[in-house]
Amino acid sequence: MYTILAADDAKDTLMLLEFDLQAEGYQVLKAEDGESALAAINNNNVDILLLDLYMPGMSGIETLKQLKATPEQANIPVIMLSASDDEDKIVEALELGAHDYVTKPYIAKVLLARIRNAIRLREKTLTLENLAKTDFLTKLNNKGSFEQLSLKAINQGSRAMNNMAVAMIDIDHFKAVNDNYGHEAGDIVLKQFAQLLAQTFRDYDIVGRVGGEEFAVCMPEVNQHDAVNACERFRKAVEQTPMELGNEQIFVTTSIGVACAQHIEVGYDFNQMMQAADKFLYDAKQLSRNVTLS
Ligand code: GH3
Ligand code: MG
Ligand code: MG
Ligand code: MG
Repeated sequence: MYTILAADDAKDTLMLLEFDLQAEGYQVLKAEDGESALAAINNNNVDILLLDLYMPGMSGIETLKQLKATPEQANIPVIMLSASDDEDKIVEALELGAHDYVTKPYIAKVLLARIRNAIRLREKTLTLENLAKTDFLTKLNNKGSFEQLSLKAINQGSRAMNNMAVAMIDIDHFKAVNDNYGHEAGDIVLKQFAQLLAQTFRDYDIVGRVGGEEFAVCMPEVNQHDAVNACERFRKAVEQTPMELGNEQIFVTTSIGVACAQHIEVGYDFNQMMQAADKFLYDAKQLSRNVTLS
């Protein structure tokens, strides 16, 4: 179901919109000024914004500007609604990135057709955004998305996070899998390894593929002891889980480096933590492989 946010200072317009949109099966949220519209977008999954041009306090134009300046929200299609057909206003709104402009009183049939258009754009955008964040082979977060989500976890809470851990995970002697069974078999192993990884860690841990046969897990609110335990559980699961290659089963092992930090503040340098984990991974490879070091 699609969620449409209607922002208008005129209560009768809001009620009319709610009636017409709900009749089409949309979920409708209402806001009476720009500030509440932006707050509603922060707190809900809004697909389309219907935005009145003139409202007391923050105007529709100002609301539009702020929305477009917020990267995660800039792709929500905005349809401006206004009693004014001032050409300069229409041009200004479209140049600021509004998807469409509809004059009030609106014709329901026409507005609904314009909304369906905006929803098609929304769907395409979401599909592309998803593709850009996902590793094609394993369907895990790709490197960019892994780092972005980890940074978001760091910068989200207003107060400091007590602990955070990052694990860098690399399959041992993976080149030999490709050499002995072929590149396609190698791909199958990567997929099964990724599945095991996603299953083993908690839902709110961030899991990604950050290199060819290299994976990473960001664990918010986890101390060193628990992080190492979780990684060891995964390392042993890998050791014991046969990878299914059609008519053959093979076993692989993995080396893991874990770095932890305490009292993570907004703006913490996540890269530094990744590098520390990488260093432990390097040591794990030097030591023996099939081991977790922190
Ligand atoms: P180590 O234990 O030191 O990590 O040895 P390794 O063989 O795993 O490491 P190395 O870096 O020498 O080789 C990594 C191999 O992973 C080489 C590369 O061809 C393979 N690889 C990287 N990406 C993919 C992929 O997407 N599919 C397949 N099948 N192989 C890949
Ligand atoms: Mg108004
Ligand atoms: Mg390797
Ligand atoms: Mg490697």
